[in-house]
Amino acid sequence: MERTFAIIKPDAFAAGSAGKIIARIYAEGFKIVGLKKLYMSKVEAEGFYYVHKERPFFGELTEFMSSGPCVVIVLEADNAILKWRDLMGATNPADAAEGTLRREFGSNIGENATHGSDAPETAAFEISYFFSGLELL
Ligand code: 3AN
Repeated sequence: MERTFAIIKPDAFAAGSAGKIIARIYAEGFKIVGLKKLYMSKVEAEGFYYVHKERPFFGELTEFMSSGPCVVIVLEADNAILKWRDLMGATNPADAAEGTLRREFGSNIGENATHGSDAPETAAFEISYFFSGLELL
């Protein structure tokens, strides 16, 4: 079993899509190990996305992620990292396959409804950024 970290981003939360996305998570066979709603500050978003700090879209990305509440989730499944990224689809919703979450709920490359860790080390950092061990029992 592997764990990964997911976010229902502010665009999807504001659109009232959190329930539908969580239903898909269960339907695809993930276990939800941790889940909470939070409203990230700009500084918290910058810390979370520090690997992207040199990218041209860093300001836009952290503004967006701190623009409203989101839902942070720890998922567990066999190959959870890849399985969740497959369910999300391509970064740009316009390129995402039919049936993926970003295709259904995303608007553009910035406001793309969901986040998912891209590797085991990233998942470990991202999970520990938002959850304590006690919240994952
Ligand atoms: P992914 O989330 O699919 O792994 P990354 O790691 O390339 O994609 O980018 C991290 C986040 O930064 C994306 N989820 C997206 O919201 C945002 N992003 C990526 N490229 C752009 C861009 N060109 N303009 C605005 N935001 C972007």
